[in-house]
Amino acid sequence: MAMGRGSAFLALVALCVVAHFSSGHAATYVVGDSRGWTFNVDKWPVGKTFRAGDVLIFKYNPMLHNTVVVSTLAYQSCAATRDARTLTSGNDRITLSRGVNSFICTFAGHCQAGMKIQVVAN
Ligand SMILES: [Cu+2]
Repeated sequence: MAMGRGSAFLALVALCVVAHFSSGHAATYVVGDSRGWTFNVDKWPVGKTFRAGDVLIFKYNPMLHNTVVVSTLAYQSCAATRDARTLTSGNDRITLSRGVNSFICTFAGHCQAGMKIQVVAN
């Protein structure tokens, strides 16, 4: 009985260590830095290294912009599909998945004006 509790405790400790280790590597980035999520932000990822689990924060006025998770094709064409995940809080937090992550603003003309980013998470 005591042994069972001990094992459960050790398992819990191990789980916490793993969780802590994983979270220790995750970074949080404000897209566009002080300018936020806005026009001509497409070059913002250049020179940065991202990992799966890192969090991007998109800050903007929700009356003027949005954040839409899109495919590479939609990123390139600035045309999101109707079922694309759309965030509208003005302070959207998105966890990067491994591989290519693409985001655009779907307000008319904004993506074409560089309100789009594409990052690769390792
Ligand atoms: Cu916009």
